[in-house]
Amino acid sequence: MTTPLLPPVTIDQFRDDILRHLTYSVGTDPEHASSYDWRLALSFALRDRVVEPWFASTRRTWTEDSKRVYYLSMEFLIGRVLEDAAINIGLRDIAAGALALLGQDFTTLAEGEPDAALGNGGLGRLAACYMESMATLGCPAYGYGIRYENGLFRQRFESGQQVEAPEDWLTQRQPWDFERPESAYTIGFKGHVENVDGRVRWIPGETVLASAHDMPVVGWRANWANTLRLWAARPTTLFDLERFNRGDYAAAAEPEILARTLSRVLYPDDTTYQGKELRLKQEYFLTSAAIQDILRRFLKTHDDLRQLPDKVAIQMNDTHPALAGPELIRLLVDHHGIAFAEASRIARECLGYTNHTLLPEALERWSTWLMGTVLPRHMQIIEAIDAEHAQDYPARPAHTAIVAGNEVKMGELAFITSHKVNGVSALHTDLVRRNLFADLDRLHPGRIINETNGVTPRRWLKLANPGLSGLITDTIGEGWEADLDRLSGLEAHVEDRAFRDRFMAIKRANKAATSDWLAKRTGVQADPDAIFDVQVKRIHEYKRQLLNILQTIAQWQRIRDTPNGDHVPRVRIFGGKSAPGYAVAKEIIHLINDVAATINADPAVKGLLKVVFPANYNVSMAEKLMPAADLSEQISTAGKEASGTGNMKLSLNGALTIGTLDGANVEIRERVGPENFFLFGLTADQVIQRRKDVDHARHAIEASQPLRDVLQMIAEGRFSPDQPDRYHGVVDRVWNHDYFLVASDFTAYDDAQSQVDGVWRRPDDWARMAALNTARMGFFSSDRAIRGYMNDIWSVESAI
Ligand code: 4GP
Repeated sequence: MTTPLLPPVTIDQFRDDILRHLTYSVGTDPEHASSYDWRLALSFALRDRVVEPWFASTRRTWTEDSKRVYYLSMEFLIGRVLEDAAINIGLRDIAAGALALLGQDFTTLAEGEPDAALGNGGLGRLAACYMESMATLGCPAYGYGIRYENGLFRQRFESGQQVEAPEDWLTQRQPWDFERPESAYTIGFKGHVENVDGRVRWIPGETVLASAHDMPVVGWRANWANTLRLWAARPTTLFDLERFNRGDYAAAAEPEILARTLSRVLYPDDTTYQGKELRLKQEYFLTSAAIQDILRRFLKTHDDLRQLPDKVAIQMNDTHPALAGPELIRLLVDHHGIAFAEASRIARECLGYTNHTLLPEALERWSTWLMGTVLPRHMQIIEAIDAEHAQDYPARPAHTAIVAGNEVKMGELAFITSHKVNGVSALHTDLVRRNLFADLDRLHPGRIINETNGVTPRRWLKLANPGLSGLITDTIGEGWEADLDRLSGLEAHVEDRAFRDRFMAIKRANKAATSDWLAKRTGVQADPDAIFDVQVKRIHEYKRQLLNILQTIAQWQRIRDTPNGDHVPRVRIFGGKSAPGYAVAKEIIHLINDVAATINADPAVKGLLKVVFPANYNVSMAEKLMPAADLSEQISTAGKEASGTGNMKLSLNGALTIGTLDGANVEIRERVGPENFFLFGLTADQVIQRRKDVDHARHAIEASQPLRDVLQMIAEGRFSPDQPDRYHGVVDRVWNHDYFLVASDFTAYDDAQSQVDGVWRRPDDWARMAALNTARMGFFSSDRAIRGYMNDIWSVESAI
């Protein structure tokens, strides 16, 4: 590692920096400054110190002509930026000291920053962790995404039901955003294709401009910084002056409206035709802008496009940017006169594709009609790629074709146009190989590889859990932040009582703080001495929040039946959003809230059980909940969760996992040791077997009195007295359409929960197990994951 690029700064100097920015960048004075003004001034002062390493990194990459990584993703779930940047450049405490001199509190200001919620869930958050790790590792990289005006919706509950409101981060000034109007590309849609003298020309019928906004991403200790480039859509013609002068104001603004719609929202509802078309346009908008930018940058210093793969690695984060292959081929063939076969080879050598889900409904397919209408030239190229593949592999089974029936299969397109395809956990990759792409794997042995996910320890430990971070540094010294394997050094201290006591005292303090926060947010008092049992993630049937709430009801019933029993106090904490159009997931949210209201109001429970569901789970809320969790719920139906990353954050922060053999749970359990993990449930193979018995749910329910009772209570309206039949659908699905095997896994889950109680009654054992979880999670750093991508997929070297 090189020495840090940043000159040191004193508290007084930094105070002056903040004051200078308050005056000259924000335009106000200390007497009149609001918290918002102070936060902006603080951000600008920090930003100055990010800009230097950022420029230095960019210059180095140019001078050394390094190969660059381009990470294309429709989602970057960044969260707040200020504190993360402050920590990485080593100025958090100095900034806090400087603010204190000015009568301001760092944490209060930092918490005023809105979350940049440009993503839905795991895949988007992974992209954000990976950007930070690439910067930490000195991997020259650009992230390319869309600057959505409205990110993921804001969730609130009305009578227990999810209500969505638009998120509006851009109504505030964005101190980390550098607008680059000079970097803009024309993006075409529709129109027709012409053949002129043997050369193809696409004449688009509509165009918009993709205009760049850059955000620096600084790595640990500011040794390196990369760029996250987000594209905003702008009209190619400002507005129609002639129409405006005629007084037709609405029509005059049409080009502007058309453009704005493109970068307006993350994931528009795609159940309507219009929604689908907009989504496809967004995907192409991102991809085309990125590929044009990549080629422009390459051609600044090179003239032989055949060498592109030596300088360019493009990673497609799921299939959303899978038009990268056709777009790159189109530009090489139509604009640069390269032969199709050569262009196809160049594209494949540049491209890699990460698969994040096996759920059939998430595997993108577009009707050939829609693709042909919106992107007529790309439709031809996709057919040419498919024909080339069929020719190269004459024995290929029909279903490996990209175009089949009336559909373009984006998974097959991404696979065939990439030189490497990766899954995100060992189990997931195995299933990708055996099921999703079994035949393509036979045709292209070695193309599918595994890169188990990881999370950045800077945000998920250093920032989120200062208490535990302090203990770690006191125990094993500094440096673990960028070398997480060193956490194993904690193992030697696990038998030391004083260490364990401190470990658990920190957890207790985190829980107390979170309990206050929960009380403010939800009105529910959570006892910090109870088990904090946390399930936070998107609400989805396969993630089985339903299993959790059913078992919660069973536990409630037990407390009521045996009021003098030896019950372990628990707080069941839920967090997560449902897709707006996903009725079943919304019903589960409603049920959890109804159950929470009933249990929390029941005096017979005497505080032994609480259910809390704070609305609007996001990155910032995760930073509060992860360090306060004792138990991590990772209970998906085996074979459905590709990896999970919340499971890593929780275990890293010393929570024990109750989980199935799914996704990265498998590897977490191997690493932390099976004796420090509460395993239950059917395996992926058993799930498939079990479904063959059409009466699987009935058999499971008949074998379990507690489950029968729980379903009966729900069916009778115990949790919805105002509408007793509200959950008949839920109950009916468990009995008759239990695809995710909630009933079949109920008893095993219930038993595992009793084991959790059993260990909790032995606090010393719990403390050992929790500390060992932290000590053994080093593998799950996103630095390790990114090193894997750099070696196995991108062939790029660290610049530092
Ligand atoms: C998610 C997967 O569901 C999750 O298991 C995984 O950890 C994460 O990607 C990152 O790899 N998938 C998505 C998605 O977020 O939109 O498909």
